[in-house]
Amino acid sequence: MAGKILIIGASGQIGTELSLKLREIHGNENVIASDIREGSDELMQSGPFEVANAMDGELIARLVEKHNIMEVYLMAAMLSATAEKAPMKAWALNMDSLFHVLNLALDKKIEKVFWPSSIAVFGPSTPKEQTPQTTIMEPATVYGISKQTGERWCEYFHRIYGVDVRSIRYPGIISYKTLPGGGTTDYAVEIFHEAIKKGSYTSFLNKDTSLPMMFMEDAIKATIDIMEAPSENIKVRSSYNLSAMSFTPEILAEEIKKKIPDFSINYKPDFRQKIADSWPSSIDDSEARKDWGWQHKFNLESLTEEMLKGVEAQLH
Ligand code: AKB
Repeated sequence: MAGKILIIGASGQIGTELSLKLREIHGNENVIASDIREGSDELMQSGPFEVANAMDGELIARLVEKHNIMEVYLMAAMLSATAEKAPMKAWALNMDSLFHVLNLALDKKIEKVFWPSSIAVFGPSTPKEQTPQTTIMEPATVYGISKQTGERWCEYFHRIYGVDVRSIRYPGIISYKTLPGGGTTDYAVEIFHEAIKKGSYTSFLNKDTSLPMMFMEDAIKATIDIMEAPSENIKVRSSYNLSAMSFTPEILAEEIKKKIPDFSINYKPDFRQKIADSWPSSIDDSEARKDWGWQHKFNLESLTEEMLKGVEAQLH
């Protein structure tokens, strides 16, 4: 390939699997993983890794030059629950890192940027069911405010400067290779680990809290699909709604019980309940499907099967 790929935030939940998949597609040497901390053995051993703070713009610029980087995936962020506890730190990380990368594209040092947004851009005044692509957005969390602001800047850099930046509003992402950290949707990952280890789980969200969710394999496919689509197909330059399924903790627990009949769940909502209550229950992603052919593969049943298999295999 003409230039290489840099993943910032490669040791995180999505960054890890995205880096591994991109290495499979483009060759290990062509995908530079970077993060403030080292990642899984698989990530560290499969290709180049650079320790880098996403907020250090000069270092990121040096890495881009050193490795002849053409595309950047900026996966570093402070997620919803953690950001509520450290608002200014979250704002600094989520915004500074984005500006560093957008400005590299503006200066023509890189050609293409992927930056993840989230269902957190929506708020309590947004229509909850089948939330449209364009609608009322009054996010009620620090993380949501940073993602909505980021979306506006992405759209601005594209419209005013022609920067090729592409983005998806991720729902809760469910995976077993790397644990998520600091999110409100994390219960839907923890539940599988606890179901296998202990046979029971205490959910920090109420049983009837419906949230949009997606299996990691689908999230990675969407990320790579949007980056590979011809530029003219990407009509939304803020961020695309993206959806696969929605479920509540109770519905997920029922699905797990089909495989682990003795599994039990109880509910002890904490501060994350309020965050979840401000988010949509389901998402209308018809524009992503129309513009760049998005299709999901995993539903609740296949996701549950894959998660139980994956977590079980890790324990042996
Ligand atoms: C979170 O819960 O904060 C994230 C998200 C939905 O962006 N998983």
